Amino acid sequence: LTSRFGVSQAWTKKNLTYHIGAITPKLTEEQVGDTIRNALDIWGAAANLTFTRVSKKEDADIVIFFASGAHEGDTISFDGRGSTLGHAFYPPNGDLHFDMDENWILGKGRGMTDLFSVALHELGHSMGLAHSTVFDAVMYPTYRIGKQLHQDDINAINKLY
Ligand code: TQI
Ligand code: CA
Ligand code: ZN
Ligand code: ZN
Repeated sequence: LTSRFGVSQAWTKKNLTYHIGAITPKLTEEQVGDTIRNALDIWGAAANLTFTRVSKKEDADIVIFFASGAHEGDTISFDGRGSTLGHAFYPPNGDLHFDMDENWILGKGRGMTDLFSVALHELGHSMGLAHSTVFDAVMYPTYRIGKQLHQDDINAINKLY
């Protein structure tokens, strides 16, 4: 798939590093760190990938941060509350940005956005996955809370790694 996020491809290594920069004030460092870790481990378990958190962004394959509007790293601005929740780039970039202007939460809440659901989908893009046409797949382009990896997601990631 070709898009402004690049061309879908795979990492050429199975041990990846990630860095978490600025985060939303609505969650704690620990909540964000644990959520990203959990989402990474789900993809990692499906495809035998490992992830190591690093403190310097220069050392990271995948740089993750929250930002509002125009931000460093790309020319795709966020759009305030609603609409775009985050975006991630295919390998060999892999970076993942969340829109700081969303009402981030863990789980369900009125007008709130579940970080885990968005992170799991976006990290699929960071691993090289494009959108799926299977409704229940994590990579199907509809935000829903509580999605789990579908056989379609597992097949897609195992095709790459
Ligand atoms: N962000 C879009 C997305 O992740 C950005 C995007 C569009 C994209 N096309 C892409 C990224 C192709 C990589 C490759 O799909 S979003 C969902 C959805 C978004 C969307 O903020 O609209 C989720 C974020 F579509 F699945 F609901 C999280 Cl889960
Ligand atoms: Ca937004
Ligand atoms: Zn960005
Ligand atoms: Zn997507």
